[in-house]
Order: sequence, then C-alpha cells, then structure tokens
Amino acid sequence: MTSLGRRSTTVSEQVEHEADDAIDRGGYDFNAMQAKWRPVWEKLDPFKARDDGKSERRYALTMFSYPSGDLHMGHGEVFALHDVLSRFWFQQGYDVLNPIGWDSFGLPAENAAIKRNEHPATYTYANIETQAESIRRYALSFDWSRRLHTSDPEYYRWTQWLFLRFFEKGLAYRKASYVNWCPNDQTVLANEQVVQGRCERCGFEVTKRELTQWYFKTTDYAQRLLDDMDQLQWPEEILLQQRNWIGRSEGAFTAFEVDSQVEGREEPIKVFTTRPDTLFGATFLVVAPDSKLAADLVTPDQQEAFDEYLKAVKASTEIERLSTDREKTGVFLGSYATNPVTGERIPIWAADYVLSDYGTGAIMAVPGQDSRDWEFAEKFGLPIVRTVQPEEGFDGKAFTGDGPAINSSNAEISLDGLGVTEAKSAIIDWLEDKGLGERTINYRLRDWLLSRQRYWGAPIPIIHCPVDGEVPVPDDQLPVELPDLRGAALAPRGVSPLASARDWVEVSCPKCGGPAERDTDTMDTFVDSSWYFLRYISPDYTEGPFDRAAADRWMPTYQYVGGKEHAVLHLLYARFFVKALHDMGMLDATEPFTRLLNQGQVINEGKAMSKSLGNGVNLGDQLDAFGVDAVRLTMVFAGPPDDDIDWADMSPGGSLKFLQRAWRLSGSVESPVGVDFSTGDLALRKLTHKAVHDATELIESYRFNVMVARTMELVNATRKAIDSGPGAADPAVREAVEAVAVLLSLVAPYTAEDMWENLGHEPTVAKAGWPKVDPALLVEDSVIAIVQIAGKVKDRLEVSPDISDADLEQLALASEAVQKALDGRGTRKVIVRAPKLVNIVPA
Ligand code: ANZ
Repeated sequence: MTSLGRRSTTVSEQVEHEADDAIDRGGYDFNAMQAKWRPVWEKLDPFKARDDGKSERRYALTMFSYPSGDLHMGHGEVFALHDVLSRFWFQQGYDVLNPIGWDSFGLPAENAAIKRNEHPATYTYANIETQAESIRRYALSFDWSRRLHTSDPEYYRWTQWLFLRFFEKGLAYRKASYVNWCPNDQTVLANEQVVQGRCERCGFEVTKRELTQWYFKTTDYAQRLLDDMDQLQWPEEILLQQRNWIGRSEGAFTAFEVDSQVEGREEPIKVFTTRPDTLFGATFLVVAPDSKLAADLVTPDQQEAFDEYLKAVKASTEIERLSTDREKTGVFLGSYATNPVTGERIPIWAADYVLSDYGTGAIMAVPGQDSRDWEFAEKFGLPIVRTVQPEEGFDGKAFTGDGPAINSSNAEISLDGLGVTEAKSAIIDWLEDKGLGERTINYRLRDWLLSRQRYWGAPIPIIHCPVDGEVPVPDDQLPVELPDLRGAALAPRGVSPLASARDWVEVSCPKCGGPAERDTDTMDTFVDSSWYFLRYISPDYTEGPFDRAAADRWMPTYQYVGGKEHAVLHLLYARFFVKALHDMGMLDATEPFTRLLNQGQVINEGKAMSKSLGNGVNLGDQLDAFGVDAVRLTMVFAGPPDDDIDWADMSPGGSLKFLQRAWRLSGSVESPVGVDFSTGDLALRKLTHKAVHDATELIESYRFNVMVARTMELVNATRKAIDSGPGAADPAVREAVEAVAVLLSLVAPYTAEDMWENLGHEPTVAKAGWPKVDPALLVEDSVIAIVQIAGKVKDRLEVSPDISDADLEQLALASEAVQKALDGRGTRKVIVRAPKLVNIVPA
C-alpha cells in the first residue's frame, strides 16, 4: 500500500532492501517469537473445536488443499484471510470449527509416480508433511485433531459407502454415450472439466469417445440447485455462473410426423424449442449427426454422403464444433417431415451445430428468427420465412427480437399480431390441445460423469457379474482398497491401470458366488471433496461417513473461503451431494456453504506468477525475510480480499515496521494488569472503543484492510498519548494496547502473543476475548474529512478532530470508494490537510 511506501523495484531487490531495513528491530525479533510461541500454542491447543452447546457454533472452512509441493503465495493469501474470520469468531466466544485436511487423490501424484517409478502415496504424503509443517509455522487457527486425507482408506471407505447409497437410490448409474476424452491424460472428463473445449487440467483439446461410464444424476436436482441459490450469501458472479451452467430454458416439445417412406421409423420426431411461436417459419429440421436419430433417418441414397460427414464430425474437436463464426456444414438425410401448422413437407438435415445430448438432439430450424439456421439456410439454399415483423429500419438477417407475429396463421389458429410471449402461449395451448406438443422446461446441466480411467482415486465399489449384473460390494467389505501398483504399471493406456491387477480384479460375485470382476475405474476426485466438510465434523466416526447429530449441529458451514475457479465444479457438486444426502434422510442441511468469500490472486509485476515469466515469488523466502506476521499482514492489508494482490507493489518491510511499532507499545505500558480503565484519558479511550466497535462490522463484511488501517491509527494515537499526552501510566494506554494486541491477534499472531506477555498476561491472546465496547464512549465529536481524487469528491470519512495527517492518509487510501476510483492505478501525490481534506493525484 502506498502509505507503507510503494516501490517499483523487483521483488528480489525489494526483499534484500527491506530485510536490511528490518535489521534495527529495537528488540523485536520475529524469528525468536516464532520459535518461542509455536510450542506453547501446540501445547495449549486453543483451537480445538468446542461442541458443548454453551455457545453458538460457527463452522469456518477453507477450500481443500491439494498436496502439490509446498505452500505458495496463493495459499499464503487465502489462509491469512480465512484466519482473520476464524480467529475473530474465537475471540467473540463462538464455538468455532476450523478444520484442515488434504484432497490427496488425483492425477499429479500419479504422473509424478510414473516419472519417479514409485507409488503415488510416496509423493502425496511427503508433500502433505511439507505443507503441514508450513501451515503450522504460518500459525493458523486450525483444529488439527480433525485432519484428514481423502486417500486414506479410512476416508475413502466412506466415499465408497456413499457411492453405494447413491447407487441404491438410482442416483448413480452407468450408461454408454459419447464422452469427453482427454488424449493427454488418457481419461474421460466431466463437462465441468472441459473449459472452452480443453482439458481443465492439462489444456489439451478434448475429443469424443463412446464409452460406458458411471454418472451421478445431478440433473434430478437442476431446479432445486437454482431455487436454493437465494439462501446463499455468495458473490453474485459465482451465482450467475452456476445459473448459466444449469441453464434453465422454458419452451416446448413439438412433434413432426416423418414421411412414410422412411423405413423402420414410425414415431414422429420430437424437437425442443424455446420459440414455439416461430413454428410457422420452421422450413426444415436438423438432427445431430452423431445421434441414433440421424442414423435412423438417413435414406439409402444419402447413406454414403452421411457416413462421410459423420466421419469428419467425429474427427473435429469440441472447440471447432461450438465455434460460432465457423462456416456451417451439414448433409441432407434424404428424408422429410411435415410441419404440423403449415402442413408443408420439409427436408431433414444433419449438421454438427446441433448437439446430440441437449434437448432431443433435433431442432426445428427457423432461419427467419435464428442466426445459425439463417446461415445454414443461406449456405444450402433452404427456404426462409419471417414470422416476426422486424422493427423499422432493421436490415440484418435473422431477426431475434420481439415484435408482432406475421405469416403465422392456418385455418384453425392465427398468431398474427401477437407479441412473442402471447404467441408462445397461444401456440403451446393449441399444440397441447391437438396432442402435437407440450410445455416443458429444459436444463443445460448434464449428469455428472464420475468414472476415471486412472489409478490414484477411490475404486468404484461395484462387481460385474455375468449372471447378476452390477452388484454392490457389501458394506462390510469396504473399503475396496487400491491394489499396490507403482511406476510404469500406472502409465495411461486408455483403460484403467487397475484392470492389469488381475488378482485384484477377479473376485466371486457377492450374490451368486460365481466368477465376477471388479469395476476397474476410480472416482473423480471431486467426489472426495463433495463431502469432506461432513467428515471433518466427526473424523473418527466408525458407524457411518459422519455422525448425524453432530452434522446437524454444525451444518451448514457458516463461511467458506476459496478461489473462484470452482464456480461450477466443486461448488456445484457439493451442493448436489448435500441435497441428495438430505433427501436420503441423512442430513438436515440442504446447502453446504452459507457464505462464500472468493479471494483474489497474488500476482507479480502485473502478471500471474509463472515459471516461464520467471516472476514467481516464493512464500518460504518471504517468510524467512520478513517473518510470518509481516507477510500475513501484507496479504490482509493489501486491499479488499477479492482484489488481486500485486506483490511488486507490496511492502512487507513496511508491514514489519508497523508491527515493531505496535509491539514496542506493549513494553511502554506502566499501569498494572487489571487497572480501572474508566479513570483513563477520555480521548484515547474513545478512539479505542470506536476502533474495536467498528472492527466487528468491518470484519463481518470482509473489509479486513480497513480494520487494519484503523488498528494502525490506534497504534499511532497511543504512541502519541505516551510520548506527548497523558503518559505511559495512564490506564487508557493499557486499554488501547490490550485492544491492539487482540486486534492484531487476528492477523499477526506471534507479535500479538508477545505483546500480550509483555502486558503481563498469560497465553494465549487468541482466546483473550473480544474487548467490551462501552456505547457511551462511542458518542464522539467527529469531523468529516473530504477525500478527493484529482479534485473530485470520492468519499467522506468520519474522523477524530485530532487525527494525524499520516493516519488520515491511510484511512483515505483504504476507503472502498477510493480504491474503486483508482482502479489499480497508483498515486502520484497525496496532499493531506488533517482533519478536513485529502487530495489524491493518481499516477
Ligand atoms: C426453434 C428456434 C427458433 C429456436 C428461434 C431458437 C430461436 P437454449 O435457450 O439454449 O435452451 N436447440 C435445441 N436443441 C438443440 C441441440 N440439441 N443442439 C443445438 N441447438 C438446439 O436453446 C434452445 C434452442 O436451441 C431451441 O429453440 C433450438 O432452437 C436450439 F427463433 O428452436 B430453437
């Protein structure tokens, strides 16, 4: 932040320079503090979740860590932010559950194992230990007694158990279809893992393969996943992404009779349309080339042309298929259908812009109102009839807007003159009446494809028997443990490596006792992370995946903190899981996460950190140079938590200096522990009470950076009171410094603990309790300071009449309105006239 001295030097220069600055610590030694307090806390174990019903519960959750290497800057940020909330609730006296564990199955460990010729567990558990050590050093308020790893058999036993309950309810099933296939990772992917046609993990272009795979029936929950969003206090952006992903469309099914000459095809073709009002303009039908329908409808004389087209379609990638600016391709199938309202005979085509797994895989093409259909009609010389009157002056092609219907009447019904909404409803009524169609709602959401052809995951607990079919592994034989495979045996070859472990695969059928085989696929690791927050609640429970009574006490989690990249993956899957468990009578909660905070990214020099750019910043190096507290403080003070943090603009050295200043206060206090504060200096007391009071609201609304700015203000005022005010023996000074220690305990736990000891208290400051605020002291004579950017008023701040220039500047720069107006620009100059005016000249 500018107020701590923004520099434009490279990070390594910055580290060097600021480490030099930090040498004169005036007795403040972060290494000594870290060494001193860690063992004390480990002994006290202050963050073990209490669950005795004496206080209100709050479940604070950070997104699951994946054990790849050591912690990085992103972890540093998310953990620091999350810890402010968790520690705040501890201070407020809530029973907080703040667990930690590892999402430890997954491909990276498997790929590493192939390379190193070892077992994935070796790499996985070594990384976990490294991360666990770093997390402990980072002093987070986790309850370590609940630690779990999804790759432990004791965990995946219950993942498998849950799968079987879903299976029994028909919520897990197997089907053959064209699925997303990553040629690099040699495994299928869920729709959610395909981003713009590429594998979410490795970036390879995804192709299609016909395979028999396991699915969860997420589509059963489409409407409830939408409806229940209004219970969620989540960023609007994430809710919107989920809404779009679920993609509810209201429309109708309409039936088109097929010409009698198509052999073996009698039932009519059903299409899904969101614009039944345009039915009079449906001049041809288009079916997905890779659908059974297309194969059925092709006539012998078009067979060859069709086969050729289908081959080309299969070779094309999803990216190509979905791209809108690509020239339309297609092939006439030789057959015809009848438009139910015009009675006209219309041709049936196959084209790849129609997808086989949406709606019915067939559309009525209305070129007059649909751009893709227009292009297609133009290219292949098919008729175009407008059924909506375009607005005056419209000279485009398809008209997709609202307007009065035209060319839309027959002997029985006329839509002419009606607007789109009325026309829709009139035509659907008529179609329903005639048995030619029906109102319907369609969702873009697909079932969740959960099987993977890879090793390092939970085996699917099903046995395939030639007599009994799919037979669940009996509960008392769970977990189905992974066979011991390592190194080259794990190399991807398109079928699961488990298939090669014949001893493991060949079993007898639990039903008939005859020879049978285990399912050789493993579950998507998103299955593991769809219920881990429930396991945390009773990690040692042996009667089921979680203790229902305890789960009902703690769920839903009050606060979730993590990245936005999970908008339609983990966050959707976990919601589906909780709803399904609720319906099975296993849980009261219907939603997993009430509040969601997405942190921004830590970037460097304006760009995401990456190996190729060489702009990576190592968290461990930062911690070595500046100490845990200064790094955490820098993360929290950088700005609103959802903004990106450009580390090149940060000054951890400045944070360190502030911590020293705060810490020195604790050695200056001259009044005894327990002194009566009410006799203290009124002005300082007011400032203290206001800071504590405001912090509550600032923290609950995620404005942690402002809370820190207020703490800085209090530190400066206290220093002034000691040096040139009522003096170090004034009780108000002790009150202020104790408040500073508690406020800082949320962000800089080592410094705060040391201060607490200097003040004469026993550890731990983490449980000191939130200072009581006296409402009488909140009535303050305050003045309004105007904050301008380039002469324009951006904010008004209520400040104390004797605020210093430096404090006012800090407050002004921390203001949300100012941050927004600056929009990432730095400042060239800041002119401060405390307590009335701040004028900022942007860079
Ligand atoms: C006729 C029509 C006329 C359409 C018009 C649109 C505009 P959403 O909103 O995404 O649900 N459609 C239906 N199934 C399809 C499939 N499998 N592949 C590609 N397109 C498909 O879109 C529904 C609309 O997308 C449907 O309404 C259908 O085209 C097309 F002026 O029918 B419409």
